[in-house]
Amino acid sequence: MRGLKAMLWEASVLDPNEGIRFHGLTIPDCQKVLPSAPGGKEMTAESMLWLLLTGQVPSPEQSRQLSAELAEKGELPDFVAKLIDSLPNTLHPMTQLGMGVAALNHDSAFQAAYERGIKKSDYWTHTLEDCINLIARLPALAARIYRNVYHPENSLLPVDKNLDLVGNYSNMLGFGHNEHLTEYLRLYIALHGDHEGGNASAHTAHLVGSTLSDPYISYSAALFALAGPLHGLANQEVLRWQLAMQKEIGNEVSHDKIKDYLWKTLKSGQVVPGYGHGVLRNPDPRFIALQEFCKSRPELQSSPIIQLVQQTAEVAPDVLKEHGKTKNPYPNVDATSGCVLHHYGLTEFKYYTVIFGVSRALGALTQLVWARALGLPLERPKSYSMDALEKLIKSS
Ligand code: FCX
Repeated sequence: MRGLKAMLWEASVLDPNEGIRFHGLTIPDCQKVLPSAPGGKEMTAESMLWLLLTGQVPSPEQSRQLSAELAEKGELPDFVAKLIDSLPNTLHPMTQLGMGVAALNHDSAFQAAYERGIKKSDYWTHTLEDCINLIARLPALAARIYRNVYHPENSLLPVDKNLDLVGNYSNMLGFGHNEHLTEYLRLYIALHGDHEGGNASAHTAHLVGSTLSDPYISYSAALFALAGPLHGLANQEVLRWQLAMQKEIGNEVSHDKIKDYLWKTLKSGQVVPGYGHGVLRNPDPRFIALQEFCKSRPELQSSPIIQLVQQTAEVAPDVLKEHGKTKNPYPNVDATSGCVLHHYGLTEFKYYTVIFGVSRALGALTQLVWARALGLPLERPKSYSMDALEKLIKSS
């Protein structure tokens, strides 16, 4: 279905060569015009949310008001906290996130209103309420999963009403003291927010939402699409792969040694994680923006894992071109997103896709609001049996 134009997606458009634009704005445009958090430089998640939902750039005051609203709504209901606490810490964090998000539909305004009986033209208001509530609660849910799985000895901080969404997330993860990581998370979460409609997670939210499932269960389904290694789980896989490369190569890193490791991966029949894309045909501008972040900070420039990621990006495109299969031999965002988290101490790479999941809610959920406002129909493509396909080909 690559290249098949079959969806309406208002918030962002992905050009194969140029990359993503959010309501017409490139990533550098967004970095220039979207408000940052007090004391920070990077655009906030709520300013990206505002842009995606309304097509307008919020003022700093509007962005702050949205932060306050999200913080106000950010605590988890007790039963969801208990549900998450009851899960074994060996259960993958993405499975836990999907379960927690689905359980939050207990309080769905859309579902309650639908049961009461509402007009189709009113669906969107209740969808909007659910989407805002869900985005508000994601940091507390995701931080609880992190605490339970990796640091059960720590107590969880409550939502701080004075912080922005990502400031709170970082704080609840236990990294509130680390302003560098918090700023990186702001950039990461704004950048991963949307990537037009056809990617597997956003498309899943759209498909499930088209049955009038409420936003919680629609987004829960999307998270399980994101959890696949060809999609969001790639950022976990990249780090695992780069660390294995680092172990094998040792301290004497060279382009030749990286090249050998790349060929070893390809010859064993595996994909090189963090490279290739279903749509992009150039280096991903999200990759470039995260690399720029690394270049602007001396402590990141001297980090061995970040240097290895940068050197890999210099070598891999030629190797993939020579290999000859991949349509896009360039790095995607996942090639670099995890190494900065690792450098700043968030080293548990099985958790990385959860951060992606907190972010992708911005785009997938705002588009659900628009789908309900525009009365978009049930998505139901036609399929063929092999027999019917063969007949079709013979007759053409
Ligand atoms: N390493 C090795 N082989 C690759 C490759 C890679 N990085 N990328 C593509 N290929 C192979 C495919 O496996 C396919 O082989 P096949 O003909 O034997 O099935 C062939 O090249 C053609 O694939 P292509 O059309 O280029 O890519 P697709 O649209 O089918 O798939 C993804 C796109 C992203 C899934 C693919 O490039 C891939 O597997 N990359 C590695 C995983 C990854 O980084 N995923 C994250 C993507 C994204 F950024 C995100 O969603 O987060």
